[in-house]
Amino acid sequence: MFDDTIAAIATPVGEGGLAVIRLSGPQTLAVADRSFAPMGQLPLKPSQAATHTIHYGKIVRGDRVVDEVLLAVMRAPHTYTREDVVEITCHGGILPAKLVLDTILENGARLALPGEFTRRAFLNGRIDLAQAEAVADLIYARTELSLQAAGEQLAGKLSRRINQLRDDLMQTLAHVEAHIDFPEEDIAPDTRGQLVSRLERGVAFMDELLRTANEGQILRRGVRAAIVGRPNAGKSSLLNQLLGHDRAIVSATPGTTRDTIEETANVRGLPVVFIDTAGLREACDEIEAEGVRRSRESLARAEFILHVLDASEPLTPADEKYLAEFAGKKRILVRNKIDLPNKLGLPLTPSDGERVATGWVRGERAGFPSAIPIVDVCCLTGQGIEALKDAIREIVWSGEINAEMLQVMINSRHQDALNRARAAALRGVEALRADASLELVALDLRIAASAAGEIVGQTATADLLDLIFSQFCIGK
Ligand SMILES: Nc1nc2c(ncn2[C@@H]2O[C@H](COP(=O)(O)OP(=O)(O)OP(=O)(O)O)[C@@H](O)[C@H]2O)c(=O)[nH]1
Ligand SMILES: [Mg+2]
Repeated sequence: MFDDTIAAIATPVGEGGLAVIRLSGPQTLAVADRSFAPMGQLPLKPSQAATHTIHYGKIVRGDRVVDEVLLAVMRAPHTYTREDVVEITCHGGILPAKLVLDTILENGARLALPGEFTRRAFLNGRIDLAQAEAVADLIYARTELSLQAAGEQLAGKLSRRINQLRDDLMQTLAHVEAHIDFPEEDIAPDTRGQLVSRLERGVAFMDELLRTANEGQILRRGVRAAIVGRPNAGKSSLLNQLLGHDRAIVSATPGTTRDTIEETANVRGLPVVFIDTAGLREACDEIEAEGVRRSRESLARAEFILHVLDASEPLTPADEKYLAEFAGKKRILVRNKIDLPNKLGLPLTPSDGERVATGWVRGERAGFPSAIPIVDVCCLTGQGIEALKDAIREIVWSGEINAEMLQVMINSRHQDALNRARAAALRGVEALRADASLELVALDLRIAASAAGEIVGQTATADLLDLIFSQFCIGK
């Protein structure tokens, strides 16, 4: 338990209806007593109040009233941090919240670091590390699917699986160590066999978890999609259609978009960051040249591209060049302006005219190694946009999204720890098979168990905790 009391504004900075200032720590109630003048029919000081009750009063600083507030008293241990917690709801706006916080700080609390409330919840044993990370995922979630996955992790679904894995490794280790301690009881070959199959089950279990890493990344961070193509192809119009509002300037003048524009949209539950770019061509001036350079940079950083072609114009050598140039990239060809007579004569004729139920076609053509999804759209009317969203979901997310997989989606830290645990467990298997010394096997098992333990924070270092909690906002 900590001996200092922390405080912070828990709501976003800016104007709003209400703001909340949160306190946690052993002096919480004493600090609140010094800052709060109770009013109403049954005025109670915070230290006299029963747990989980709300009180009306004023925050006072000397003889000045700072704000009229509601103050919630929550006594340890049934609180977010397991310490005494007070939450003061004051008027929204930067100044009222800041003045209330200043009063609290003057009366004996210290300003909390980013994530410090959650860090205390972890260090006081209320949640484990994977659950603490889920709190951040919850805050930053941009789609309902992301939110659902974070909720499952916060509820401990991933932690349970990791603990099960770690327990199993520890039990195997205990077996191995028992044989080290009593060398006269020579280890029977079938015992080695049993240990091997037990470890192999563990590895298979880790493989299953590792397979969720990709989807986990997508739901947490989203994927980046660059919208590229010739000037005037309709890239900005496409961005606006995908976002559902007019974000980018659209005009008949080629070279309208000069800077890159980024916006996140929810595509079938997946957070996708779309980047509208300057049309690719030999630039006419310095600004445009810089725009084209940025387009290329976005293109390189994107997980996939939407290559927009103007169906009302014949395919130009430049189009051909870009088509070939982006061949190494995951992409969807978007044939825009299908409301106009088709002059594109796109050589990418769909193979056998295969038209999938979702309404998009896969085209194949000599020189293009893999099938490229082609979607026909009209960005004036929005025709084809739903089919494009299906194609995007398909290119980003292979397979179904089911409730069960949302329960465990590891992040890159978990992935790294699991990879180390897996490698150590495999070394253990090899050592057992090779009749190597049991000390060696035990060493590997200890490494594996410790790496698995890092995920839930049983074996986390202070540096790791700093890294994780520094990503939180202040007040959480
Ligand atoms: N008929 C028709 N016109 C379209 C369609 N989509 C876009 N346009 C028009 O095409 C012109 C160019 O559209 P933009 O979205 O600005 O094209 P862009 O690719 O962003 O162009 P730059 O930013 O200059 O590279 C505008 O006049 C749009 O109204 C479409 O589906 N059908
Ligand atoms: Mg544009």
